[in-house]
Amino acid sequence: MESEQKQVLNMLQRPFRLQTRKQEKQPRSSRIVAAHVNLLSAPGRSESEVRLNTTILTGHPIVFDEGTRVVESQPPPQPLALARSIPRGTVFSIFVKSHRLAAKELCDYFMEASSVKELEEMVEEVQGLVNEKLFIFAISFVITRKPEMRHLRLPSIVEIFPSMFVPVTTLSEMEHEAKKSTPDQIVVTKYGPEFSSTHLKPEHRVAYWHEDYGINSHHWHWHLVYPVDFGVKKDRKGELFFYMHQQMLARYDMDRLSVGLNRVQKLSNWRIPIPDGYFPKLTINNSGQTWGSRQDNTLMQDSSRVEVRSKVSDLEQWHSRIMEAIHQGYLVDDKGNQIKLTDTVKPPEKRGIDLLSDAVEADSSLSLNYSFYGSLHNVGHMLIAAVHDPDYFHQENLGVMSETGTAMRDPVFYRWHKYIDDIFQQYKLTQPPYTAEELSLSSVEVVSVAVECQSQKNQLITGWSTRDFEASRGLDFDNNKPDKPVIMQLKHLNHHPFVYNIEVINSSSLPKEVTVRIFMAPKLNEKGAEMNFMEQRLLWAEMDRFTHNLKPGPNHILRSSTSSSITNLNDFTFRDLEKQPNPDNLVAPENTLFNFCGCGWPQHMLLPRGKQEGMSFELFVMVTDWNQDKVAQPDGARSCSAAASFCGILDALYPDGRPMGFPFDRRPLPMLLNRHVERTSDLTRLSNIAMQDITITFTNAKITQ
Ligand code: CUO
Repeated sequence: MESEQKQVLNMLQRPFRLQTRKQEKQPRSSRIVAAHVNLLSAPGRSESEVRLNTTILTGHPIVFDEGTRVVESQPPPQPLALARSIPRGTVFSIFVKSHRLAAKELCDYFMEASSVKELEEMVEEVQGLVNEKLFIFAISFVITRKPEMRHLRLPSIVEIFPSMFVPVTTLSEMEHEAKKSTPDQIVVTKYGPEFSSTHLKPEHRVAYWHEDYGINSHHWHWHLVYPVDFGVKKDRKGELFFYMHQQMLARYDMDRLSVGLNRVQKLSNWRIPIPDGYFPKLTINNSGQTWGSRQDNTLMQDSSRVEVRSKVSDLEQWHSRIMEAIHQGYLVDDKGNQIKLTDTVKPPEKRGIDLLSDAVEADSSLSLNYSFYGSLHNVGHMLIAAVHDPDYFHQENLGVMSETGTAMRDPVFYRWHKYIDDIFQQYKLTQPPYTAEELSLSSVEVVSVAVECQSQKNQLITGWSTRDFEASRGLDFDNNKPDKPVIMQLKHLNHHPFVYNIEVINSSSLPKEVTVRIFMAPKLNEKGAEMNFMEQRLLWAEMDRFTHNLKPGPNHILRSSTSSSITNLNDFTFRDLEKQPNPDNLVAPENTLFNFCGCGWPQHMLLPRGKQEGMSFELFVMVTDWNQDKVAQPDGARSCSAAASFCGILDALYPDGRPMGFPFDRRPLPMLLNRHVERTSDLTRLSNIAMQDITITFTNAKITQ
């Protein structure tokens, strides 16, 4: 019998396939029919109508009940009608409400499966009937969430949808090579971001970032784990939406500074043209249909497209209502109650940032007043995605901003999210600074911090690497040799692994459980000037966060860069998972948490590029009291070592009680220990905080590990 892991891989392989099941095995669709009969049994439907519709669905001869009349103009209702409403080969967008409803219908249906075998049967029934991206989203959603399936791994989305990562011209080249290759030849095609545009466009300097397979996969996976409108009430979901996206912007700006670009500017005036265009050169869902592209200097417009149907003035109205809430200090819920916005609350009461983010993103089931505060973030994505053909007069597909797995390729993504982040930052500035007491841990002294890489102290090295993916898992290159691997070799930024070396003294006579927080930021801005606390505040990127038990006296903490709490090492190809046997102990923590932990920042993008002549960065290390940071987890919840900072923990509370982004999420105290606070380094007056200058040098050479 095939292993369950193998069955999952089969479900996800080549999503464009049509139904291949033999006729005699057909309706297992009794389940679909049953689900649909429930729909038909809604009040107001007569029993005869239900019976009639049911017989149509099951394919038996229709026997007319006496007195029953067929209404000719009504086509028979289809099972999973919502899920089938999004055409194959077109964009499936989680930012569109009707698409979310379609996805929910299919996810709910698949969630009924009580075993992998049953899921496989249900998947086979639906194969070829629904949009390919929706299909993969729903299978992945279910495998991630069903407790009995959590030991199963999802292969990289890069192999399921190669067309999301390499242009159609490269795919045709691969097809050509595959067809003319001999059976013992392996076709390997290289692709790097240098092909996507030219250096005549300054934004192209960060194409390696925009087009990185790991960053785009992470974003797809994050939104799979934290979907909007799915009734997913994850702890601090809104706050994590704010924080994870803010951190991506901090990292992006570090790379922009590395290549001599200014930090990203927010896109907040929607009445002037967007200066930078974007031409994706990709196809949708492996279907051959192309994404919409945007010329330079395109003006955002109202859209009457069925997926969008919104106006620029909607955004403006929601914006002003949200701004008013921030500056009044409260949101107004749908019953007219004023709900105070404050981050100084005791759980389970929600922080202001959580409430605000739920309203801005927006999740209609979590927003306190969806009809009033609207859907600012989601509709913004869609209006930008529709900008090239707002009324569908040209029948062009939406642009990449409509899809979580491709949006980060477009430079406008960062400008849009900078605008969204600016809303959150305006709120954060209304919050009181952290007090000296909240910041300090007087019994602990961080004596020094350093990083070590290849026997060099405080010097980190970046360069290029490649990774091979089998595009033939997602696409058929040669019908005669469907199992022959066709490889795409993707070029990406990388760095040599390094180790943090932290000297800490615990002056108490007892051991002390602490949280170690490590951040990194550029030392200088684009003008080459040192930054004050407020300017540098938004550039601090979290590098790691972990608990440590300090013994009394001196402690020497060594921590590898590969253990980072933001990164995900569990990024597998189909081949990796075929080789890897099923775990023996299905309830072992690493197995039950696996899929959720599959969310996370790519390890190879942990460091910014830096400059060839070396670029100065600062490390910031803060040690806080775990007793104050910890949250009471529900029974049975286990800690997850992978990517908890960005992705939380499955079925458990976010593993840090402090506001996300602490201590940089608020303005600083004006005075600390009787002196002014100007720069971040002024915080090192506290014994539990230390900083260190480091250099990142970009070698432009191959990094092999
Ligand atoms: Cu992740 Cu706008 O939320 O892209």
